[in-house]
Amino acid sequence: MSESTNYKSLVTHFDLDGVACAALCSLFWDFERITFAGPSNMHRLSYDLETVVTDLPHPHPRECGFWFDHHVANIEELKAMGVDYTTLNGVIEEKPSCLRVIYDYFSKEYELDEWAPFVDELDLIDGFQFRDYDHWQEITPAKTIDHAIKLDFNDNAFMRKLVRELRDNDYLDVAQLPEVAAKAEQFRSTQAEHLKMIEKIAKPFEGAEEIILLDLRELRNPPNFEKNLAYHYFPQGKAVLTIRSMFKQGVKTNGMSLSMSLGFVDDALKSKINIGEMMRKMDIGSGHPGAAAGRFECKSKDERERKSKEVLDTIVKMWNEQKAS
Ligand SMILES: [Mn+2]
Repeated sequence: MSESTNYKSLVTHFDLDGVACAALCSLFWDFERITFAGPSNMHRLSYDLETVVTDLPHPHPRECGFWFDHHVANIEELKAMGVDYTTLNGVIEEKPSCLRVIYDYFSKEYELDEWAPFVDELDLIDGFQFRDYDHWQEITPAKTIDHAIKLDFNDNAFMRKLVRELRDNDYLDVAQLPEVAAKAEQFRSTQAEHLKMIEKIAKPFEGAEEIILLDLRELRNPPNFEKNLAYHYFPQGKAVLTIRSMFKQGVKTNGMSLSMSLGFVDDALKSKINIGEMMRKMDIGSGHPGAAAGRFECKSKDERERKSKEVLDTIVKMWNEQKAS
């Protein structure tokens, strides 16, 4: 095992799974520096063979010391770059959470039973294994920590503090820390505001009523929000699609962005639908089977209207085709 190696820094995802991975790794490695990033900006970070990367794609060609991941789609990307991932120092496995990958790895040699309930909750949250909207909305200790992080995923000081707390204490106690509880509460009141906005715009997509369309094109600088909140009003929906204008320095441009994800669906539908493929076929973006995003630039308002309609119509068509496949 590699824990004898002296890794000096850790780069991890700025979400609950990423923070939890950092906490568990910190039991075995004494990091001087922990950095939080997302898949889109991690390529700009500097790191070396003394760095551990968790819950993020391994950004070839730069090397890191050790790598834990559970996004197997990253294997395909590495293959496409001509990299044999089996030669990389790390573990990538198809598991609901990256914490699960790390837990299984260290459990071979260490007694980590105390971590088991937290790892189970992480699988549920990061693997999005909720039965339905109410199950997703149910407030649990792990979700309280998740909400506290989501309030501001740029709050690195808070996330570093959480890493130490989760390393040294039971997550049930961490969830009750006043700062964590207060941030989670604040996040939930923001969600309540988002629900009000969603109620006004959400509607079943004509031609594919199982898709809930959130058309934000006419809104001025709409906030980012969790799309799944739309199931509050349409519990029978299977997917949520948002379309919004892109803004530059607060000014609306002719650029459009879309994002779409599957909701609480059964395995049968999950195995048929591939939203990432829809985006790639239209050549406007990419993503996973269950969630993907796209964007396109237009030269005029006319073109923007035309192209938006074309893209939306194509999504309806592809959805119905995939569903029937
Ligand atoms: Mn993850």
